[in-house]
Amino acid sequence: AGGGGEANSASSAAATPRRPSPAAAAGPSPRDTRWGDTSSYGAKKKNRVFCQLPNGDWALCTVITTSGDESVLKVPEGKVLRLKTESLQPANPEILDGVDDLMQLSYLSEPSVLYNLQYRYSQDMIYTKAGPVLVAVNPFKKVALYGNEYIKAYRNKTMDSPHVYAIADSALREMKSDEVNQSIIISGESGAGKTETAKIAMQYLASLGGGSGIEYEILQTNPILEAFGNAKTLRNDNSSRFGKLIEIHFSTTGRICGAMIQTFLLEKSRVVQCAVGERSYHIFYQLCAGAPTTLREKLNLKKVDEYKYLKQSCCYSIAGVDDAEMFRAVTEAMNIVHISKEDQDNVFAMVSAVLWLGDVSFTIIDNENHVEITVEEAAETVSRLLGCSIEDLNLVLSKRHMKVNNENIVQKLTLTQATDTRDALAKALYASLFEWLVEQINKSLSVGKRRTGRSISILDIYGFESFDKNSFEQFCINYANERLQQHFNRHLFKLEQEEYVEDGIDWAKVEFEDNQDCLNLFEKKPLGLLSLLDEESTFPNATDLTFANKLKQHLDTNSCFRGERGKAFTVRHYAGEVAYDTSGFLEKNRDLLHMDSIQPSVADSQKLSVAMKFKGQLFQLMQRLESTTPHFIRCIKPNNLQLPAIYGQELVLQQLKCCGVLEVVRISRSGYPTRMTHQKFARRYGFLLLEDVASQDPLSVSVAILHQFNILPEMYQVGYTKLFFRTGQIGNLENTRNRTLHGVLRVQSCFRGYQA
Ligand code: AD9
Ligand code: MG
Repeated sequence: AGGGGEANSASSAAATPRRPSPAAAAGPSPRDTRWGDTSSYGAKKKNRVFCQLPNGDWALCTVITTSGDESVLKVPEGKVLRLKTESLQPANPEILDGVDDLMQLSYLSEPSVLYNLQYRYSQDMIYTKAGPVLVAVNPFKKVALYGNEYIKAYRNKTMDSPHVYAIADSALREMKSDEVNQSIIISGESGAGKTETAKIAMQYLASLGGGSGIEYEILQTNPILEAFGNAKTLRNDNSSRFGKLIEIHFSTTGRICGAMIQTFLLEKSRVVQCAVGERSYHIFYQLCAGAPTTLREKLNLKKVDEYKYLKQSCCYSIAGVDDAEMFRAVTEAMNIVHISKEDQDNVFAMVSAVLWLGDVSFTIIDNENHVEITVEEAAETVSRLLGCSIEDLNLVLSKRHMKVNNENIVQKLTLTQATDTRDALAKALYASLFEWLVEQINKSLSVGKRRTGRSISILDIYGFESFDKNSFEQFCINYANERLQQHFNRHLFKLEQEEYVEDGIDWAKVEFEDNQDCLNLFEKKPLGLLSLLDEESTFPNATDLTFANKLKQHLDTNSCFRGERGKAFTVRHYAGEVAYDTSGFLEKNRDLLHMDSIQPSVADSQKLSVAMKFKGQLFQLMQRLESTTPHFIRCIKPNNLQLPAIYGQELVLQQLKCCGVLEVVRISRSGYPTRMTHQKFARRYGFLLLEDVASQDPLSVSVAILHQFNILPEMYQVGYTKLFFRTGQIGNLENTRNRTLHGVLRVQSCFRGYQA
């Protein structure tokens, strides 16, 4: 951590050429000591205040009169209200309206922050800095902020208002200057704009070019992964149902030389069932709508509303999306990442096989409900597409093969068991297909020998989820979010403050919500949620209820855990409480474990439960992120309707609160974001001194510089090894240094000219 914050915040007062940022007029931010002050409106002289309207929203209004403990206020739209004076919150002066870094606000109260973001949002300024974090409010419409002109402007630094491009640019610069790998960590709720933001960052990095079209290949991985891993949900028409980390590698000359994609926990259950109004994965609909006639006949494709798997949610299309057109885009993208025509046909054969599997039915053959596969179009098509006989398919779907005391035993399945097995096969096929695609993409983008060790990783992982009914998927997703939140906390609160303390500077600690307890609840052995889940998953007779009871028995004393009636339990996450229903937990965690009839060798290597595999992946991810300099982007969803120009204050506030954005601003404001060792500082600015200090130690030189440049005592602190500066301070020194160097260079070149 260090210098990076300075560059951003020092420049944040500059304006966009297109939409002048109000911050430009504000100049250096006034340092009001009442930062973070949420005390009520007291000073009667000011008449701009925030009051809370009956609907709970905060409105900026003016005080007309104050008498006794009541004030008469003019609220927007000209209405007049009488309210208790103590319920009012002070508003910032007009000159601070819409500042592009929340750090510049004198009052950092909730209404001020909400108002500032809303003010900018209404003018399509969707990006705002919150100290080191970029906040992106989803516009739900096209905004004219992207494309080559903007990319150039950010590259040349002629534009520096907050933007994803600016983040990508500083990641690049820091990668080069510090020779440290970087990461851009994007978080936010479903539909908040993470995937779009990740693509915008990729676009910026790709614009650097790489030669041989590698940068174009990297961009083309998006349509493929979205087709196979995204779906329409009630929250987002293009919801990612997997997590993704893309590591983009650069050569020493700063050009892209390859990339590697890692995906996390694809939501497999969607293949066989999804909620009314949602869709399964896009590719199913795209294939049915867009396959050319020959392919259509070869795969025996039907219309989407004729497949059982797709029929159950009564939703086949997405407003404004042409699935046939998308199909062409996906095949084109597959061409670009070098997936051969033959492989593409095989991929689509698997997609069709999965759809037809849903239509495979069974015939009951005895009075114990045992079944055989019904030989008809569905079974015939599936076996043809998978390249197996109908007998083989029957063997796999209607019987279970087990080894007991070294003897092979075949057990007949009942209708329910066979149907479950069929669905498990569909899910497994689809998940393997997805993994295979990622593997092919990685081969095509492979860095190979060109690897330089320098990279920028972009993480787009599902945000925190809390629904009416939360199952195993939410359990894993929210666990991942706890880990990421800890990473965020560590970098923005803990490490930052530890550095102050270590270097012995005067520092009043800022408290933040630590989520270690919740992580312990998940990870502790042997009595944590994950280990108890795994233990229960290995008992053949365990049920979701016995699992729930086990949790209650062992975890009820944990402050982040609460047992609920029946099969439910509640976890107190950093972002709020979530009630989980254990129905299906064990089954989903065991996953393929009893599918060993299909391919014993595969099953043997997959004995790891889903939760354990996920935990392993997550640890690996965190390890990788730990070795990078992180850049955080928090996406905010301003409404649940996916509509432009609607800004729901409560919804926005809840998202700001749960991810700790306000605390980050508080720390950054009261903190010293720029730091430099005494040596470096003395070396960099010592030559500007008027007196001769050649014989002095770095600390004395540093102090002399501070004095000569009249840097106010409250603007810096001198630590044991480093100097710490408040935002904007180094900027002035740098300007003087540049001017001086420039002058020296001019004199030198004049001198050379004279000599010549
Ligand atoms: V989920 O957790 O995968 O369900 P995301 O990824 O956070 O979710 P996504 O990026 O898919 O959300 O954004 C949702 C929709 O918001 C997009 O499909 C766009 O229609 C819209 N969006 C998001 N960001 C922008 C933007 N910068 N400009 C225009 C945007 N539209
Ligand atoms: Mg997404």
